[in-house]
Amino acid sequence: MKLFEFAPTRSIRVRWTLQELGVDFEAVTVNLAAGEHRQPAFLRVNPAGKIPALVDGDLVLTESVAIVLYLADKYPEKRLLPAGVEQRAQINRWLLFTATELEQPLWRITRHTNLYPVSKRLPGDVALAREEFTAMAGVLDAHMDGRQFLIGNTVTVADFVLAYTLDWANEVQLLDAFPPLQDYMERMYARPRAPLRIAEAFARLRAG
Ligand SMILES: N[C@@H](CCC(=O)N[C@@H](CS)C(=O)NCC(=O)O)C(=O)O
Repeated sequence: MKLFEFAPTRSIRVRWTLQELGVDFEAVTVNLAAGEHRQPAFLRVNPAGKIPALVDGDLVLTESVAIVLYLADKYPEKRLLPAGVEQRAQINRWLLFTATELEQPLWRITRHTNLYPVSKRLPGDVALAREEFTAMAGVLDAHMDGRQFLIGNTVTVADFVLAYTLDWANEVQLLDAFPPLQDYMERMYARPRAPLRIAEAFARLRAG
């Protein structure tokens, strides 16, 4: 199995899942800062030019959430997904909530503060995205009250996806208003097989 990754990015979700599963994999760094994701060699793997991507035999899979679900389904004995239909529906609900209600405003913030050329950045959208994230984090905060994990009483891949997303929010000072979510995220990253936090992954890149 090959994971195409770049350390401080959404590929963290997949690395986390692979590490928790204890599966052997080959890590292939696609250096986004050097533009390697736009080179023909990588575009043959993912024509969208985005990471992560997973290659498992003949299967080439992109989209971080699809990849973690595939991995959890491939190794059911590791129980990173619940078996029941209702619990699975709740997992899907919270994965979609994480991607569309939490990650989407974070992505807009990152694009309009760092990624787009200065002439294309919209400071007004950053302010709106911060408000939208905060409203939805409030919904999550209420759901997490009294819970150790996002769904049920054991860890699932949805926790890895969410914890990474909350670390991203933490990077842009959006978790300060939600100490319980901060605690949950730190608890998840304290797991023995957790990956690097985003800040540490960036620090290692800078250090070479
Ligand atoms: N929805 C995709 C998003 C993938 C994505 O945007 N990855 C970023 C890194 S976190 C990327 O490769 N960006 C390169 C670009 O957009 O040019 C997923 O979850 O896998």
